[in-house]
Order: sequence, then structure tokens, then C-alpha cells
Amino acid sequence: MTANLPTPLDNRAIARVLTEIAMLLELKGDNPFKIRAYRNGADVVANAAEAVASLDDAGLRAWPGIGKDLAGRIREIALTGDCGIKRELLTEFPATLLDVMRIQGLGPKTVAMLHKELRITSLEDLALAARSGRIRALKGMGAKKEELILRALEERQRHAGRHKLDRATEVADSLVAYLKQHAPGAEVAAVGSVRRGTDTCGDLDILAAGADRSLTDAFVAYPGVERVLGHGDTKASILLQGGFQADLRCVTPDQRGAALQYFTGSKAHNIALRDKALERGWKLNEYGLFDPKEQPIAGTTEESIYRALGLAWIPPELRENRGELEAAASGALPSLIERSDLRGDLHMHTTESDGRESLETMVRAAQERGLEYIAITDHSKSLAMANGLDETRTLENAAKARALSKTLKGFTVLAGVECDILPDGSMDLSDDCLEALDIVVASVHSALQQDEADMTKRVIKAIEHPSVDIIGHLTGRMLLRRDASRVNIEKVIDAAKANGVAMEINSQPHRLDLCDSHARLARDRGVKLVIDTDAHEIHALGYARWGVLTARRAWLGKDDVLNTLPVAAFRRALRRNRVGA
Ligand code: DGT
Ligand code: CA
Ligand code: CA
Ligand code: ZN
Repeated sequence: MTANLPTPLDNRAIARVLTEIAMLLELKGDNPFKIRAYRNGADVVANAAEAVASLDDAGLRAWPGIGKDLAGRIREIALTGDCGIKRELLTEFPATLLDVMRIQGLGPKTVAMLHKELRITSLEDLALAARSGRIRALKGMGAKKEELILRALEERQRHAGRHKLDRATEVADSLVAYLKQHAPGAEVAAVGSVRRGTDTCGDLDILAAGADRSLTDAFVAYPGVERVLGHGDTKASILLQGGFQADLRCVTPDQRGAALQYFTGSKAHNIALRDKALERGWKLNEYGLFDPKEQPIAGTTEESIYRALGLAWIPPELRENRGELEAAASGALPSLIERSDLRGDLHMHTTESDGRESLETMVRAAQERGLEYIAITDHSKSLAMANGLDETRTLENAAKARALSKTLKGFTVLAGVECDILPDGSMDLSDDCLEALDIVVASVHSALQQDEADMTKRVIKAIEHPSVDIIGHLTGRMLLRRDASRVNIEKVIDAAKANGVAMEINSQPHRLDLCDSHARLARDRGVKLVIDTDAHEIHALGYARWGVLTARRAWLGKDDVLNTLPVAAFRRALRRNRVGA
């Protein structure tokens, strides 16, 4: 495969090929040291700060655990997107067997046995074999294991083809950058769910306006394409390594606005908008807005289309047909929060519990990002695995934070804790300890399977504790991995409102918890929100971007979010300091 301008693979894609080689070697039962070397190589590449493809052999070998052979393979993968050893291994094991290996609970030995004994080569084969009871008969398997496989397959089905927003955005951005190189005069943008900022995204939709026809050729030649699904003059679809599907649509400059609007969606928003056009006897589609004689009314810009329909331009995050058309008609669209409105971050961890950086490092990184205050909120003692803090250590940690804060100009470090909410709703730390802090985030981390009544009672009990200021990541969901816990959101929100407790939008891209609709409900009922990163390392402070997107999807303005306030006002707004609280 050759592109006119070859773009080398990014680090993530290279790491993925290395991991696949390791997996194939595992299937083969190859030398464990060799396998470990590839896995280590994948880690090193994935975490490298610079683009691996730009390094020469010596540069690569300067890294720990990268020898001559591995360095050669990495360069081969970076430049060609593939590797001889992988091709060779794939003659023994089909690529679809790697999907089987990614099923929760299936190790390489089991997969190799399934391949050998039952000729299983794909997920379809695996499902068939499990459903017909052929797996239980194998050595070391049994009915229970078979049942677990079926459940894992079901789970996968539910999540199939979806990706977390951060990764989807990253892949879409690289594609857009690549296409721009090939069509410098064109306008190229990611549309669809990535532009709307939904917490998970299906396929990636890319729109190019004013590019010539060869752009679809460049698109299908993108490095890292696994399969071309369709290739015409104005549209093309590809499947990328890593499971992303991407669609490109090319339009003329005068169709740009209409296409941008149409392909941004959502489908529900588009249908409601088209109804508005139909009311006037007009037609709206991806080519433009037309009168009954097919004469164009609008289409060059999104604004022109909305305006012609009597509407203000609607930010993409709101386009879900959740009342935005009515608001746009009556001048009632909210003024949405921006990332630059955030002044503080109230949830982060250090090496005192399970964070990877010291207090000092986290503070410096927050200052460098332009924040004015942070709260250090390490875990409490019941999270033994995270080295959670007991009362004594919590207070020592608080003293350290306050002492550091005194030495800083124009920056405040608040002494806090992320206190675990125990299964019965009581706090993991004593009342005296919690009261002595500047801020307390209370979160559920265990017994997530409780039924709705118990979980609701548990969270409300925490909300009623006088020293709890913020409820962290309410539902404990892990996107595409673990469902939200069952909790009566309305009752929780009402309790938060009654007690003056704020609710967190946790910005970790695998959480985004509260989700957009819960956060909107909270705001509608007058509950204040905070947008936190829950950072465990400095890079994660950047996750605020995803939390802000979720907040915008929840219709939040600056005034709805406490950590847009300057520090003094922020502190006065905390439950513990509120007059009459
Ligand atoms: P995804 O891919 O599941 O994360 O969600 P989207 O919103 O990116 O959906 P996708 O890729 O199926 O389609 C992209 C946009 O194209 C969608 O947001 C709105 C528009 N669209 C797709 N199908 C229809 C349709 O049947 N009617 C209308 N009016 N618009 C559609
Ligand atoms: Ca899409
Ligand atoms: Ca699509
Ligand atoms: Zn937590």
C-alpha cells in the first residue's frame, strides 16, 4: 500500500502490532522471554513522548529492553504498517483468533486448545461451540466456564464497534490531519458523534469540502487501514487496525454547511430539524435547504440553515433533540461552559494513596496548566489496595498540603480526601477527621451490585453527612466495561439539593460520571456541579477537556459549575462553609 505522502504509524498503532505479535507468540507457545520482550516493547512505545517513527535505530535502542532485533521490527512496523514475523505467524493462526483471545477470561493456552481441538478460529465459532455445549467437554473447561464465555460474548456484543470519546477523537484528529496534507485547500473536519462529544462513539465520520476526487484514494491508502469497505469518488469507508471504522464524505464548498449539519447529527436532531423545514414546505438534506421549486435557500454554512428555519445556531453538543430546537427558536439556548472557565480541580491523587506523583509534582503541573487551586483527595483506608489513608495519615497529608499552600503565591492547595462511602452509607473516616479538612469528596468504590433501594439510601446517607461537600463519580460506571450501578438519580439529586452538596462530573474518559443526562437533571433541579479530573498522574489533568464536553452536553453554563469560581468564592460555596448549612 502506498500513499503519495507516506505517513508513518503513530505510537499507539505500532504498540498494537507489537502486542499482536506477542499474542500470536503466546498462542504458539513460544519462548516466554521473547514474548515478554514484545510486550515490553509495546509498553515502551505506547508511553513514549516522541513519535517512535521519527527515531533511528540508535534512538530506539537507547530505550530499556529494546535490543537490535526489536528495534528493527519497530522500524519495519512504523514505516510499512506491518511486519514479516507477524505475517508469518498469521499463516499458522488466523487474525480472527486474536479477537477470541481478547475475550475476558480466555488465556492463550485455552485459545490454542480451542483452536486445535474444536477448530475455533473466530468469535462466531466460539459462540457456536459454547451454545452447542462442545466446550464443556474439553479438558479443564466444564459447564461453568462455558457459561462465562457466553456471558463475555454477550457483553462484547453490546459494546461491539464502540470506542471511548478520547480515543475516537485522537484517531479522528490524525485522520483529519492526514487528509489535510493531501488536500491543503479543502476544509476537513470530524463530524458525527465525535463532534457532538458523546461519551462513546461508533464509526468516525469525516467530511471534506472542496477537495478534489483523489482524496478518497488517499483516504483508503491511510497507513493502518486493515480493510477498505467501500471506495467511490465522493465517499469511502475503511476499517482501521484497532477496530475503528471511518467514513469519508466529500462535498462541494457550497454544500459544506448542509453536509456539516447533516453528518454531525444526531439523527434525532436531524429528523426534528427536517420537520421544521417541511412545515414551511421546504426540503432539507445533506445538499442544502431547498424551496418547493428546488431552489437553494441555504447550505453554505450551518448558521444559514438554522437561521432560515428561524433558529439560532445550535452548538453540536446540544444536538440530541432534547429541547434544543425549542430553545433555539425562543432565544433560550444556554451559554455553555468553556474549558478556560475552570479555575480549580477538586479531585486528584498522589503517591500517598494510588497516585503516581508527589504532592509537589501535582501542584506544579496544575499551576502550569493555569489552574488557581486544587484539592488533594487521596483515598481513605477501606481502599487498602489503593493504600488508602486512615485518620492519622489523612491529617498528616492535610498538614503537608496546607504547608505547601502557604508557600505559594496565587495558588491554593486545599486539604481534602476522597472518602469512601461504606456499603451502609457511613463514612470511612471519623467525623472529627472529615470536619478538620477543607473539602471532602465522598465516593462509592465497593458493593456496586447493591439493588437500587440500598444504593440510593447509601448515597443519600452520605449526602446527609455534614462534612461531605461533593459526591464523586456517582454511578461507578466504566464505559464499555462496567454498567452504572443502580441508583435512583432523582432522589439523589433532590437530597443533594436539600443539603447543598455538589455533584461531580468525573472527567476520566472511561468514567464521564455523572453522564450528560444525569448532570442535566441535576442542573435543572438547582444542584451545583464540579468538573474534576480524578488525576492519578499529571497527564490526566488534561482530562478536564472530556468533563467539560460532558458538561456542555448537559447544558451547563459557567454558573452551574462551582470550580469556575475564584478560590475564596468557591470555598464559601462548599456545603461545609455555607451560611445556614
Ligand atoms: P455513532 O457513530 O453511533 O457514534 O453516532 P453518529 O451520530 O456518528 O451516527 P452515524 O455515524 O450513524 O451517522 C452520522 C450522522 O449522519 C448522524 O449523526 C446523523 C446523520 N444520519 C445518519 N443516518 C441518518 C438518517 O437516517 N436520517 C438523518 N436525518 N440523518 C442521519
Ligand atoms: Ca459515527
Ligand atoms: Ca457513519
Ligand atoms: Zn474514586
